[in-house]
Amino acid sequence: MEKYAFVHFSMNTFMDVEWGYGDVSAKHFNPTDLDCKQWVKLFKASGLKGVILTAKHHDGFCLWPSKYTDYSVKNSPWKDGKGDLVRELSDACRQAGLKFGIYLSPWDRNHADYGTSKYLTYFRNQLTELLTNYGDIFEVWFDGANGGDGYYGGARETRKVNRRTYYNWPSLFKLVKKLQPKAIIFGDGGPGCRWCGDEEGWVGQTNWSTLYKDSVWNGYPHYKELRYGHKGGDMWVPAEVNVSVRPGWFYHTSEDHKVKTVEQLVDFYYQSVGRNGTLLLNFPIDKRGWIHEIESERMLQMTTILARDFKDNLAPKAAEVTASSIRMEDEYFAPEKVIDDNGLTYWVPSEKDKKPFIQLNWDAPITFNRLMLQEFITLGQRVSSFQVEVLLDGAWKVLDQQTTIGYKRILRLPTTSTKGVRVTILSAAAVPLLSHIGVYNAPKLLVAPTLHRNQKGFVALRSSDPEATLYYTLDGTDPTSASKRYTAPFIVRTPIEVRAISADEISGDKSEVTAHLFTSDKRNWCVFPPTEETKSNDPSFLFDGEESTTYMQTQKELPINLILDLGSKQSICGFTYLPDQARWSKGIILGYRFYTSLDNQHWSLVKTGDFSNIKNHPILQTETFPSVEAHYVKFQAIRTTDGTAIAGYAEFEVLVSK
Ligand code: FUL
Repeated sequence: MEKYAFVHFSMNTFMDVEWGYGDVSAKHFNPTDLDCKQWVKLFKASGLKGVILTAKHHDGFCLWPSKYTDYSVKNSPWKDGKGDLVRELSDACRQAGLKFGIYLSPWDRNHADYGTSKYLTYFRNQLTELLTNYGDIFEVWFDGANGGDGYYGGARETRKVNRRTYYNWPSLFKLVKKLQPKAIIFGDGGPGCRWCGDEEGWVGQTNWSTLYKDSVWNGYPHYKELRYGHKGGDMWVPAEVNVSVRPGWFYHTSEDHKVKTVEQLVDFYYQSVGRNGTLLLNFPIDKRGWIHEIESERMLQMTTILARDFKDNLAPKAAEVTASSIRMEDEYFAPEKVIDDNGLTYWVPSEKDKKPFIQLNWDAPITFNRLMLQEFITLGQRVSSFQVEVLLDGAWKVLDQQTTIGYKRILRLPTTSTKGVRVTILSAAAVPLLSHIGVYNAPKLLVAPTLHRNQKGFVALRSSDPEATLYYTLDGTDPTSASKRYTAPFIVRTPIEVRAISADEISGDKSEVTAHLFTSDKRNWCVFPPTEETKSNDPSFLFDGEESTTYMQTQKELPINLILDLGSKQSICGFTYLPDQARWSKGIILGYRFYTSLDNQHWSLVKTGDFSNIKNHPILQTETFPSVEAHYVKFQAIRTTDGTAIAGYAEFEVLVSK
């Protein structure tokens, strides 16, 4: 299925948490305008083949009116308790031709009996309801997370279970097999498909679909092995890469600005489907009951980019496809089978051929940067290393060397013009069977570059595509291919606006423009009094131009002062503050006072205020005021969003008058 959707929607959405404790009333579940058809429409348009819904997350709240608990939609105001979300989504999927799957959390923080054998009956009953009443289920997702503490019917305590033995997994797997014989069972280590070992959108470049039975049970402590699989393993458990389009699995307004960029989404595809895995991409549903507009748009952009990348397969246009050998010279196993667009046919080299190769030759040079390879997976995953060569000036030159292929492997290669591409299988567990080779020339991924200026004044431009050419201007005009080409960081110390684009030199395509006005010379800035720095908490993080480093001040109580010595007297007209950008951010300043001084003793209050909506939207804040003279500035945090006496700064900059 390659790519399919995950949907996280539940009580957590309304309580603004990731892991509910299981103690809030069902009354809080109340989407205002729920529309599963909207989700399904987006999934269809994005080429996703199915969807897995969190029918019950760890907090125990059920999205269907289960007979076995009151903690469900039937006691919520949504549709006056008559709603059934599992029904609505499964119906919408069937109508649209999408497959439907369920996530049912084994851990249940609401249920009074959790931890005893009574709960196991409850769990089986729920599973039976879901697998009987909603048509075909393609996947059943058993989450490995088991945190311990919970509401548990009012007991409010920590309950530890042996994850390996408590649930009686073999009997649950049997139940699934009985009720939905075709369903794939997801668990950390299988038995149907496995967790890829992270939630960041990648599986190993080496990725075996096999594991040694029970070797990585319930993930820990060997979960890292799940990224690579086990060569020679005795279970067939392909990796599924589960990742969210936002930092969290559930919707939080405060993450609206952290939706994954289109470059990240495209990377997820190459790092999952392109590495013999599947992509299970999560969509947090918002309080309205919708997939938010931001990710809807990003998804469509990602889809367009991937469609563009694989639009034109150059392999079938090859003048000839030849190989070092063919098994028994049988036409059935001929090299051309890799370009016949039939996944059931494949090239088989001779068993005696220890380093078999297959090559495509074109009459005129082609230009390419993507190579897609597929093994005939019905007969197992075999290739353990291979090499790609191209014909340059009459000689074969190695372009890349890699390990596994599996169902599908896609290499992103440097753009190369050649009349020949050769793939040599260097080692394999058995005679290699290649069913498909695709050769593509993907357009460059041109997005506006990001600008970073460090304290010394060096401005670095970064782009998503290593082959894009970056152009910039310093005079306020939009860059073109006639502007300065970016090759290395350059110095900006006087007030200047830098504008930049990424471009494809050959096609002439270009990105949108990034622009930033740099006003200050930060070289002599320092925090007063000089503060001891540690590797992870250094005052220079304030000025380093990197969002990923944050300076934290921790005190017993508010206010917290940040005094900057600007090195000399200057005319200033504002400041910018970028809060901590980490997923679990800390020290977000809500209310502030801003003072200036010429001598670090007498202070004048210049501005005071609140950063509006910073809790939900912790982006760069810019405050301006009429120019004043200052040698020192004091930024005083008087309120933080979470009430703690911590002030965190990813960046802080004083704006100097032009
Ligand atoms: C994890 C859970 O704890 C998260 O909340 C989420 O459901 C993710 C897909 O799996 O183990």
